[in-house]
Amino acid sequence: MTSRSVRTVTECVEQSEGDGAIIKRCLGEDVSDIVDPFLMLDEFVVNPPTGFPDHPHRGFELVSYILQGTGQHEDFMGHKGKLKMGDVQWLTAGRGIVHCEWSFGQEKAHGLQLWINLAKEDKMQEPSCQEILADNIPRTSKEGVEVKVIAGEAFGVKSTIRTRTPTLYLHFTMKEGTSLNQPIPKGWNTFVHVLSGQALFGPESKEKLIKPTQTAIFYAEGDCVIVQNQGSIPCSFILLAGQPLKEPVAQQGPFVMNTEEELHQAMEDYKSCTNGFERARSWQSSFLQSSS
Ligand code: FJE
Ligand code: FE
Repeated sequence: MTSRSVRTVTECVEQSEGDGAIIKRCLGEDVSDIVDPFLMLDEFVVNPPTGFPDHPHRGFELVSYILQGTGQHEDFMGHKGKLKMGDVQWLTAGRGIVHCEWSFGQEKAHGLQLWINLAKEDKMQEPSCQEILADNIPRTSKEGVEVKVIAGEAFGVKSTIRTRTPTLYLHFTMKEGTSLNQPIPKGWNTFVHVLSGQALFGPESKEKLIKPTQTAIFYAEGDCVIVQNQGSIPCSFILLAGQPLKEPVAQQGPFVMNTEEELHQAMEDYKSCTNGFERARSWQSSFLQSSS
């Protein structure tokens, strides 16, 4: 097996988004070519009573993973609920969703939101949502390395999430002094984002030390990722891999299509509440209703 090497290390950029929320953008449009099919990774911190008021999405999937605290969400399909620590919401926006994401209770909510692009033929499908509660996320450990399998398979354990764009989403926690060799499907793009501790990523003599707030994107050549935790505390990180779509991307904020024309159509459809946005005409989240 040949190990993949780190190609680029990015530092998160902190910015304010939505209504008082703070996000650290870990992956943005500048690197979307080398992380295709991934569009964005944000580490968010939402302090009560803030969040992201009613807004649309079209053409991609959004994966929210709560690391700490509780988040609330509500969408125009009538789907509404709370996400607690360790829970995952896998939302396929498809032709259109309008939703609201905000804090719950007194405690700040901290988590990750990943945007995964959809293939041309999947962009206009009906929106759908999969949720797995923390206790139901398959997990296992081997030689001091724990893995939670959010999507795909690791250490012989499979996730129940149905991905449209083939994706591997793993959350590893490596004890001090442990190492890991994770196979990555041929040709898939892959990156890691460290949450706590630190670890060495890549083949011997070419390994790079990655720390919290950093994201390491790997070269597409090779069939595994090698990790070593030589630090004095455990290292927690997420590893993503996805089959590249190799399709043109036309993006404007929450709309991600293939052409400028489709992009204008998406904005027009949202404005006029048509072509999948019909329900936006009469819907407002209870969050906005209670604050107006
Ligand atoms: C969005 C700006 C935004 N990262 N992480 C522009 F902030 C958003 C948006 C989010 C978001 C929401 C959560 Cl809960 C967590 C996030 C960006 O809602 F959609 C656009 N277009
Ligand atoms: Fe959203």
